[in-house]
Amino acid sequence: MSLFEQRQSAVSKEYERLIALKNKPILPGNGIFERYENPVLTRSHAPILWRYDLNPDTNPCFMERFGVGGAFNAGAIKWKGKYLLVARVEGCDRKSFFAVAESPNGVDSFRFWDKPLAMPEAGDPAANIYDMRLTAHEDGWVYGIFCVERKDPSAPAGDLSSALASAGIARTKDLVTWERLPDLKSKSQQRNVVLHPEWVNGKYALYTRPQDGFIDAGSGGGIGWALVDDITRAEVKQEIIINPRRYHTIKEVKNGEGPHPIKTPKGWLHMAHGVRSCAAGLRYVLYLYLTELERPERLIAEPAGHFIAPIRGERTGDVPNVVFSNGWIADDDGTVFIYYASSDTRLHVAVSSVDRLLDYCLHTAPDGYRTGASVDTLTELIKKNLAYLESR
Ligand code: M1P
Repeated sequence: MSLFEQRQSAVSKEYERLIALKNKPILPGNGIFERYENPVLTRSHAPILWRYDLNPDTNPCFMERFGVGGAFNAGAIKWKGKYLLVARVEGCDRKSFFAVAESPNGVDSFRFWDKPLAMPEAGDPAANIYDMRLTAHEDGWVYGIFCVERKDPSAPAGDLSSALASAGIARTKDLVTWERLPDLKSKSQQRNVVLHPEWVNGKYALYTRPQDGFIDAGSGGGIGWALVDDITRAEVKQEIIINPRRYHTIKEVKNGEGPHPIKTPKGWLHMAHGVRSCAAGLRYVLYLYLTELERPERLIAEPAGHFIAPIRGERTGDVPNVVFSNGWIADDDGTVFIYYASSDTRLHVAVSSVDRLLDYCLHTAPDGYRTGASVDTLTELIKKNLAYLESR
């Protein structure tokens, strides 16, 4: 057997073993959701077809010719009975692109489609695109809104880092062919822009995240809300902040809407990320909040603190101490598959239900913004528990 044949056989075996790996919930969990043992997507899920030249004449050592560094931050949608992720795949060259991975059950066996998503350009070609939020809108299209990064043309000579973030918009009817629309027009830079799935007063509604710089939210106060007349020429004319950043919380430095909210009998259920700064750098966690059905911009409840924070191996990777989510799927039976990425490297699933997430939102105390208030909340729970235990 030639070296090529030996390596091809070993690499193919390992790849099929990875895809066939069954995933199990980690029990007992916290009752709110269950994490699963294995990541659902990693760089090793990138098909062999993408990574190797399969011709022994031009690749006698069966060497990787296209390096993939990570597969993470995925938009998610249930499509023709399958669980589909539009992942951010990052090459070793630091460029991200989108690719669809499909699973029959939402928790394992995710396999990428043969070809990555060919996203048309709009205006100046992007240096990078990533973090697609998928929305099947009432208008019949499936929209993907994602971050578009371009070099800042006003950066002084020698500054090779300054960039501009804007929201790219594309739509599709089959998740294969995408029509690119003009990028969102906005006074500020924008990232983490998400399309609400229903009309609001006959308009498209966007969750926004105004930011002064490419990294810094600056004067951008948090998660914004803007109504747009025409999605084919989308412009943020008026923007209100509906979920502000706040001192000494998990979203002190910045926050951003995750996937589009899930409609429930008790309101719109939102997942977002919050960022705080510490000696180790920025720490990204996920949190939930609930808003009114008729006025999705009005808050009903927001539990204090994080819903998912990075633990164990999730804490390490390309950008450590990060969990981030831009995709979840609510099944008809109420099961919710939460796809969250860790440390800008890999993608995990946690499973819950609409009922459990509502229970969490409605029965977890909000942030009291001072340590005394947290102790009061805890003392109240202990008192109730002791009284209950004594009454039995
Ligand atoms: O590196 C952590 C995350 O940073 C960005 O999120 P935000 O705009 O809120 O800072 C995004 O680039 C995201 O992709 C990344 O996971």
